Amino acid sequence: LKRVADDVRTVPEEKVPWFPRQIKDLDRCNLLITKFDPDMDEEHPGFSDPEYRKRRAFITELAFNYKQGDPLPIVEYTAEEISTWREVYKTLRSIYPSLACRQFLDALQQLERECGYGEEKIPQLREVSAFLKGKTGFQLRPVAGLLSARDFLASLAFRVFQCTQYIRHSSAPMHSPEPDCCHELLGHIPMLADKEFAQFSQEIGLASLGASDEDIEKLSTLYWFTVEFGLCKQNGTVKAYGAGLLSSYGELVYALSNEPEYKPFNPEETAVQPYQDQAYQPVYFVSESFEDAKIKLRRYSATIKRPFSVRYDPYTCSIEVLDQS
Ligand code: NLE
Ligand code: FE2
Repeated sequence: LKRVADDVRTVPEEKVPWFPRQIKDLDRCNLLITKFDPDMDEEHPGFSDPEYRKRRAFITELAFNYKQGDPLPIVEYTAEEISTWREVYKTLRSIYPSLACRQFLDALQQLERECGYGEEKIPQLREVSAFLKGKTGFQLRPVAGLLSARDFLASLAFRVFQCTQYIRHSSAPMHSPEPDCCHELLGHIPMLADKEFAQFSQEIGLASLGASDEDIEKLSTLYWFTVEFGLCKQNGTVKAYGAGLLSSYGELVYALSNEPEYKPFNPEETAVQPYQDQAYQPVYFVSESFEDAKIKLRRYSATIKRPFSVRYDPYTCSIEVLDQS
């Protein structure tokens, strides 16, 4: 046994973690983090609501059965779910004009005009995915809950965004520690309709393929403080572009209240900042502009060291691996 181990050590073989090569392989990128799940987490507002948990189990099942290329499942939302959505939409919509970045506002207006966004109904992923495909080539796939960082980031390399389809509990509409359809539809979708943002999201995804656990941790921390909780200056004032802010009335107001700490966005520093995933962030990173965040993050992603490089081939929806040894 010892000899085998020694042999392995003398022939240092590059161990690259598995990653999807074809869009079909995303069916295997489904490792869930269950810490905020209403069946597991006693703090979850749905933990003691059996009806809610039953509903979640039903919608979760749709995601588990989904295979790449299937039509996106349609969920018939109940009156209670729609009323939660209405409350979230109404309260957030009223503060977006003063707190959200311009790119977000422009896309949201277009979604309202062309994709049925509004208080009255919860948009279906199928319709939204078709809209996004025409704007930036991004498409959606249903996911059962919070995904592991590696699997989540990998899907971005294919311009696939993994979306939850259930809604938060009606007793806590203004903030949820886990993603839900309010978070995806209001936080992420408008930003993914922006060409530059889509491009840069895909680049983070490409940088993550086959990366070490340490680099995945850094990339997902960067993702957290930009795509999820990023702030940027625009015409001299600070605005939100992070999806976790744009889907939470409570945190959006808090983040721009001058109460938390603000630091200038700098990928090297941001990548190692400890973060908070249960409640509001104690610190937010502010970039000079929306463009500045994209450029800096892109530059950082390109520094992730791997013994190979990757390129996405949009004709075959697959990853080309170019050996560099
Ligand atoms: N806190 C966000 C919200 O309430 O919509 C969700 C964040 C998911 C990472
Ligand atoms: Fe998110």
